[in-house]
Amino acid sequence: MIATGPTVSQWQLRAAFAVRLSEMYGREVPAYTTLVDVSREVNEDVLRARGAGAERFGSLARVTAERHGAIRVGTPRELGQVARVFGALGMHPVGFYDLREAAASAVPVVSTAFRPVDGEELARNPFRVFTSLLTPADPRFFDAELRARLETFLAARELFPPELLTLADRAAADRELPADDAERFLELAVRAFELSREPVDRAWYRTLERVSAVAADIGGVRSTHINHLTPRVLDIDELYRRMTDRGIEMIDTIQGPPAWQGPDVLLRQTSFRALAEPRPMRTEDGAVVSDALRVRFGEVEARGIALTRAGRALYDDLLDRIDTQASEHPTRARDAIARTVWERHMPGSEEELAARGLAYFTYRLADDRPRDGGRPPAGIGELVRQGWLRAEPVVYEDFLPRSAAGIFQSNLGAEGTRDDDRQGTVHDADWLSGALGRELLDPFALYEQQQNRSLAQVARTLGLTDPPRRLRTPGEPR
Ligand code: OOG
Ligand code: NI
Repeated sequence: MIATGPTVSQWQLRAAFAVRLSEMYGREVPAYTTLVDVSREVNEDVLRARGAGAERFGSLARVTAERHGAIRVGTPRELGQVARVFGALGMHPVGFYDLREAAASAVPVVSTAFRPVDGEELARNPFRVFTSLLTPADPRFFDAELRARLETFLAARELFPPELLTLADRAAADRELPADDAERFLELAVRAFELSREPVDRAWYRTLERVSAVAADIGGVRSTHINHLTPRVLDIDELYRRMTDRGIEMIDTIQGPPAWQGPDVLLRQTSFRALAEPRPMRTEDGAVVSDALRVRFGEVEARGIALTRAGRALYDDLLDRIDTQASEHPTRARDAIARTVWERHMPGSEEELAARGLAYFTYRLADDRPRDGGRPPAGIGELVRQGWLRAEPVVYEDFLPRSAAGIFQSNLGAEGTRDDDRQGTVHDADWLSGALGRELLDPFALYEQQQNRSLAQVARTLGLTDPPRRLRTPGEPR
């Protein structure tokens, strides 16, 4: 195709979409603007206090622009359309989260996250959207009659206008759009995620709400909306204090790993409940009245190193230990228990995480490496220790099912109901991939690729036949 005017590339579309969504959400949920302001202040203060080291997990420019959003849809068809819209922005479905299992209350959804996948694209703009799909077929939540009504209701609505989907397919195929098409695409895409002013059928909404507030939020209305937009912060404990000082009531925990002296791993998140927002509702006799719904909230996060499968198994095991100890000592603060568990079992340095194969790093040759003609030592660990290689942590770009369930739960008005005597319907990663109509990418494979590519590059430069490997530590199981 011959471009005749200025064009907008996929990453520019993605960055512009994130900015416009942020402007829209700020207009609709003013506390979000406070959150963004406080995050920016905290990030600047951290950079001032810690210097360049503060940018080890991403430049201030990336971190300041960084957002994730969350949306929820009702049917595989809708999910397939979401994949087309985000595909236009160079975002692909990564990971599978079953929140039906992760949450104690009724959260009848399975989820994935759309995000850029390669390092360069992530550095340009890492915008990601946690996307959940309702599971009306799961009899633990919905009986046959409610399921049928829900599916009929969902089949009749249209979340994305055909014009938007056509533009999205063009952007995905050409990896860019002409400037005026880009403008139209952005306008339609942002509009699709605004909160609708259309009156809500009150009886229907309340019927679903008795089963699950999440089901009502998804299937009780004829549109979708972004339900939170999350900035990234370099010191989430400090942010928590400053938000509380400003009188914004946060949930009572920071989800994920505890605050401690060692390396930050994975993801820490916290949130505040949004206020009830006025919404027009249609009553049974057809009158439209003003009511209120509490469906949107604010969240903030801090990101650390991506863990390997082994690292993740350790993380999950430590969470279990914390749970056990917390239930045995109900008077002890969970935070204190968590910190003690971490200090005892989590490696206290990036070097140790790397040596034990628990986290991902990219490696590059040091500019000031030994050049006296000596042969490089074997093994990544020695190469780093002897100054040949520099290791940089790979940032965790994904989500955590337990934290996500905690965020869902802390923002629900009511628990809803679930009948655990019934057998849940199998909705696994393969099923979700089928619903998406595209491959669901494995986050571990993506991180590993990033690490391996950097090692292959090192091998090429040093003229080695094989990329350097991690040598097993003594006593490590094979
Ligand atoms: C998504 C909740 C999950 C996160 O950051 O873990 C999430 C939702 O509320 O729809 O966004
Ligand atoms: Ni979130």
